[in-house]
Amino acid sequence: MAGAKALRLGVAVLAAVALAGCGGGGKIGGGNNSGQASKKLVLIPGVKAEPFYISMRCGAEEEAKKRGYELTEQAPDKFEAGLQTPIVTGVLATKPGGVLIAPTDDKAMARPMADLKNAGIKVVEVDTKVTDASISVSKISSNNEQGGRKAAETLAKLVGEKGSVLVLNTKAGTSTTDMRAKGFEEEIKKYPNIKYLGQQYTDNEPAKAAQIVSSTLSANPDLAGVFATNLNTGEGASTGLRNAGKTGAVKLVGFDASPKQVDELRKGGVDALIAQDPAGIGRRGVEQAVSAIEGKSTEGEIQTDLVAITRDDMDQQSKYFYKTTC
Ligand code: T6T
Repeated sequence: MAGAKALRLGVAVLAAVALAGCGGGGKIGGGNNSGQASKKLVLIPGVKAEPFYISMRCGAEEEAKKRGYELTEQAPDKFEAGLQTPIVTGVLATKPGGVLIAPTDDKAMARPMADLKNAGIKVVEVDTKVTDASISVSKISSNNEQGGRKAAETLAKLVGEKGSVLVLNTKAGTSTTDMRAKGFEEEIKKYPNIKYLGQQYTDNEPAKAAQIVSSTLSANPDLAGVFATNLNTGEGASTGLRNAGKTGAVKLVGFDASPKQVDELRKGGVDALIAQDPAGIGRRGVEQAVSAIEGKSTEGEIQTDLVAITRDDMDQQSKYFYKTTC
């Protein structure tokens, strides 16, 4: 019993030093004592090498550096809970102070994330979230439902408030794109001359999005517009319309602003983009994780910027264009 108490005391002292050392950004001592570990943050995005999550990492790294914390990233090859779960389990073993995670499924990721929390690791949800709200100390994302409403409003104007429209979703259980589809569905009801064809899932694969667009076109010759709920579906939808020779004729509103989507907007392959602020999500995520680690209060929910970008105003909105490198 005496040894353990000494350790905890030891830890308390170390933590105090760690806190004191925050501004200086220096590491504390060499060895792997718990004080050291608490200054390590791990970012687990939804998928690797994707401009939205790369931009998020850039913001998170910048903020971590500013606060003297070390941030590393571990990402799954695909947006899949089966690939993200072993990463979480591996990170658990390294006992970082905090984890910023974009859960790839709102149910399946709750268990591995709860294990992090139960090990004393501060969990912050960035972008997506799980339905169990008790695990993370803070949830940071765009107001995705409002983003979906904005997309419906923008698309309705583009199609002259008539004709059929389709929603391309990613995977059921992705909290963000599900909220975008929900917001769109509620808002499009306000346009009596618009026929809503419902939503179809693309498995977050551009090729599947392109294929759904062409099959929907053959079944619905009066297809007037498409809302693509994220980067991958958007890139696929542009391709699908191009393959069918319908670019510009069928209006497309996408979510996100990857370099490819921005190029499509400039060339007319997409008509409007709802862009997020991934770097801002990353910065606020680190800010909240550090507060939690240092025993300060955190904000339960934080909503970051969302902007609608068109060809006319895109050059004024370039700060919202996503990056492929920091
Ligand atoms: O739209 C973003 C993100 O917000 C969403 O949760 C998943 O897809 C993206 O990463 C874009 O591919």
